[in-house]
Parts: sequence; structure tokens; C-alpha cells
Amino acid sequence: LSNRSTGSNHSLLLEKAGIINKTKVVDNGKKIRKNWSQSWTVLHGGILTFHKDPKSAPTGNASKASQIVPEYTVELRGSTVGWASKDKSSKKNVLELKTRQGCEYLMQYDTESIISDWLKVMQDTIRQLELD
Ligand code: I3S
Repeated sequence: LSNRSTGSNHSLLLEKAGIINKTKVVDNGKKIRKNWSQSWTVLHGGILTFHKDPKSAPTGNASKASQIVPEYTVELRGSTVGWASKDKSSKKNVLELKTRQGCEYLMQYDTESIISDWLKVMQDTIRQLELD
């Protein structure tokens, strides 16, 4: 999906959605065990939402739509994002996202252009939120 601007007050905030791999690594300042999973990831109104991996959802009668359940919600205002250093992961193309509340996430995708698009849109959003 391409990036586009939202309407209303946040006229310059970008929107984006796609599939990436993610794991939380720090929760409120406490290091936690990595648990990489694929995630439908949505940026909207300065909030990044990672959805649960549908593979981990129970099957059965549940509709596809009901499997789109948020797992983590990240407020980008005051967050920082950049390429993760090599010691953070053996994977390639890894971003590190740190929130103001002391949570940290790694975001990864093997196709570099996919992940560099996410880096750009998150950096632009964080910059835009600083101007509000
Ligand atoms: O940074 P770590 O602890 O080497 O991360 C690896 C582990 O989380 C590993 O799972 P176990 O906790 O069962 O050992 C994962 O399978 C790996 O993917 C993690 O490392 P990478 O380098 O893939 O981020």
C-alpha cells in the first residue's frame, strides 16, 4: 500500500499498512524474551498497531475479519526509530523502535525496500508530531 495523508487536524500524518515481522524486546523498561511473529501492521493518526499473527489464532468458525486482533499499540509521539545494531538480531533489515514509555520493538522484513519505507514513514510521522 502507498502512503497517504489523513484528513482533519492531522493533515500531514501519514497512513501505511502492511505485513512485517515484529517482536517486543523491552516492556516498560524490562527486557523480555523475543517472540518473532508476522504482523499486519497499521500506522494511522500517529499510532502504530501490530496485529496478532492469524496463524496463532484459533481456527474453526471464526471469520477472517475476527482474527485481526490488535496485539501492541504504539504511540509514535516521542518515540525514536532507526536501524538496529547487529547485536540486536541475526536477521537482516531490522528496525528498532523505542517508545517514550520505555517499550522497545524490533521490526524486520527480508525485502529491504519494505522495511526502509516503514522507517521513512515512521521518521516523518515522529517529526510531524513534534511540530504539533
Ligand atoms: O537475541 P536472541 O536471544 O539471540 O534472540 C533469538 C531468540 O529469541 C530465539 O528464540 P529462543 O528464545 O527460543 O532461543 C529466536 O528463535 C531467534 O529468532 C532470536 O534471534 P534473532 O537473531 O532471530 O532476532
